[in-house]
Amino acid sequence: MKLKFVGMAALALSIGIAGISPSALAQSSSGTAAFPKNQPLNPLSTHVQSATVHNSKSTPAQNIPLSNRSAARSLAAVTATDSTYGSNTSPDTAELISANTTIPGYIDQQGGARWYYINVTSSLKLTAFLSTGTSNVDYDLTLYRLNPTTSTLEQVSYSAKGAGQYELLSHLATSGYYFISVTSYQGADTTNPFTLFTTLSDSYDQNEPDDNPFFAKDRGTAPFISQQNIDNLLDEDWTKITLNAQSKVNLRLNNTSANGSYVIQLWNANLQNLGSLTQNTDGQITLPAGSYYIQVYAPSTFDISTPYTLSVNYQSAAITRVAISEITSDRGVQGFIDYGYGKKWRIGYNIVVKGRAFDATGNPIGNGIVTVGVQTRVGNKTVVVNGNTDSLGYFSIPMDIGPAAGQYTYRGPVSTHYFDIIPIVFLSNNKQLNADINSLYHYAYSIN
Ligand SMILES: [Ca+2]
Ligand SMILES: [Ca+2]
Ligand SMILES: [Ca+2]
Repeated sequence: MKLKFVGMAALALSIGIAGISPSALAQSSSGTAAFPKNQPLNPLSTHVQSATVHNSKSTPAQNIPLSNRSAARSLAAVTATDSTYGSNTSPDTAELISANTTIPGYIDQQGGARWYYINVTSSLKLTAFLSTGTSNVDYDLTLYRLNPTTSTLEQVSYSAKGAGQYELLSHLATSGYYFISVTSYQGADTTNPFTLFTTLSDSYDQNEPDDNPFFAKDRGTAPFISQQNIDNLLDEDWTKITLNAQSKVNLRLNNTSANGSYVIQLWNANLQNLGSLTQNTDGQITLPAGSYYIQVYAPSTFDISTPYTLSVNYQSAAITRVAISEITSDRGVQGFIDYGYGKKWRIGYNIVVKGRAFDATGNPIGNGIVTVGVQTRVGNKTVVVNGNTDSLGYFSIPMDIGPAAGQYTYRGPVSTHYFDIIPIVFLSNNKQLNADINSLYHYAYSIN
């Protein structure tokens, strides 16, 4: 308990010294241009091999008791030369920083850490950016909010990419103290300093915080159109997409701003770059099943007042086959039965054709179109209905085919059924598909 008292007193003292208003600094845009984002622009590939997802790093600790110095030490794992480059190697010795100020620092051994904290005085979006200085170290960035009631640091965001990559995180902060750790996952460098930079935004889009793949907006398998903005030069907007089957992905980033210019970068689940796409151009890439990340960012200029529009949709491989799981019907008829001409689905007037669509190699095809055609005996009426497959290739297509003539009979134990045998065909993109059924019992009536 004594340690806790000392830690909080020291913290209060530090806070008292710095009387800078973060909201004033939030209006400034100075300094960010000093941090070039080391992302080479490669054209979007046309076809990508599937990638094995490696185990990612474990996420940072959720809670750290601020006053527990021994726990903080083991987290940082620093035992020597703390004072050579400053003493802020634990949460209790965190250094107070201001937004929009470049903070250089060193980590002197693998596993080491540097701690900082910042006072946020109103509800603002807090962005923290870490440039590692050299490419042969892997430093990570974590943001904690101080819970003043429990003196606990509660993790609210992190960024943990691989060696040589910058780290970026954001958080919709409420007023309070936020602690930032720079930790060495691999390597250390006492020659080239890392640089930490924070900024505060009072206006931002509805998908924030989404500044890195770990906090990407997850769009699942559905196509989408997203309108967002870049609210500071460091802002990045990340979206996660998932493909259940190999698909062509259509990408477009529309931006009408004369002042801001944006770029898409596409990444696989291992954060390997698959290429980039400049704004206002159409991109298409064939991707294997898996999850991917779309990153929108501003290489040099941004315009907070003009939103951009990101459109993503999918074009599947050709459907060649359908498997019918069930046809449901009105008029109290149902079932896959045999009226003496082989087993067929027995149907009435209003039916729902359910099944799944596949490509030539047997992969289910999501977001595809299946057309069902039926020809009845009454007036030789042809009924054709289009339906869509869901992300897993399943479809459920309602059809109103009307009455049957009753050209065939089936003498059952208590009644005689009158029905037609009518063809059913399946098509996609005007090509007939292989199907496990080709005709139906179209029920007319029965007589006891
Ligand atoms: Ca890293
Ligand atoms: Ca944004
Ligand atoms: Ca963002």
